Amino acid sequence: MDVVSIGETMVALINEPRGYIRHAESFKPHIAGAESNTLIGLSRLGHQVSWISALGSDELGELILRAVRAEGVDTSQVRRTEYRTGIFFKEILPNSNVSVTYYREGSAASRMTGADLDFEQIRKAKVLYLTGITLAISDSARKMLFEIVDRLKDEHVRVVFDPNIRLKLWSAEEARSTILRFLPYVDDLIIGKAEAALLLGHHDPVRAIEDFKNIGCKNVVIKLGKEGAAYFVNGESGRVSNPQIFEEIDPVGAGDAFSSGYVSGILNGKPPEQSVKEACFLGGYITQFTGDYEGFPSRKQLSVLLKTINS
Ligand code: CKP
Ligand code: MG
Repeated sequence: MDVVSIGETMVALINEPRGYIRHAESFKPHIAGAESNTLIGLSRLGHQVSWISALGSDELGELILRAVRAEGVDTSQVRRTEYRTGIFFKEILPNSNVSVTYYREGSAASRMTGADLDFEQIRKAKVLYLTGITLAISDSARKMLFEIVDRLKDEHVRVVFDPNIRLKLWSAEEARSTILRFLPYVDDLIIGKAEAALLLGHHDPVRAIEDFKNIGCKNVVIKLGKEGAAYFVNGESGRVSNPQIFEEIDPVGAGDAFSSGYVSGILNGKPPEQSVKEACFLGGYITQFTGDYEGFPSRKQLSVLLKTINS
């Protein structure tokens, strides 16, 4: 496998028509989860990927499994348990103002433990992609991630991490102390500027890169939203801009698209600047589509799109 990822995927219910949920006439089911979104992005870009998770033995679990499998993601490590599959509602208001309401407490994925995992599968991957959501959903999931990264210390698996801080799942203080404890195990940190400020207490991206390197991250990418990204990767530092050519419809999933572009670049041995540029492009591109992963392009579509913007 090129990439293995562990995390929760839920059924996301999006109201129609758009606007306040109180006026909903119907809800359309989508599937959403930062880790599976990223894996789907990578699969569409031609990489071999596997998802480790747990779902309920219910119809919602079936819906998710079918959708993820249909995207070419290996799901042989997804367990079906007696607990429920999580859901959430996503309300998209004007100016891309999105509000999510989770119903995920006690879900099948939040009850995952280290005992449920096949460590051999993880050990054989080139990249292990993780996010802070798994650290936040439960004590057992948090413990599981710490155990995994600790066991991987002497292995050649590259740990790529997006903190994806969700203050609906934990407090800023809990997020800060847990993530700072986790970062020394991380090879590549992909982090938003607001998240970096929450962890470090300042807004300077250049200083943040130095701080994260001192904590132990080998490579650091700071996402600056519409201003692009700043990075230190494979000993090279730089900054890329993000051409604003997209009409934003649904911003959720942009971070996962960014991650898939970056990880794809690593796997293809691209120069850091190019990987970060493509990551920025993908992050912007998918906001034109409703749903968290639906807009990811294939490798072929991506090369055509990149040629168009570079010409
Ligand atoms: O940071 P992003 O907008 O790319 O993340 C979106 C995902 O996993 C979304 O699909 C949702 O299910 C979640 O983050 C979450 O648990 O909030
Ligand atoms: Mg994110």
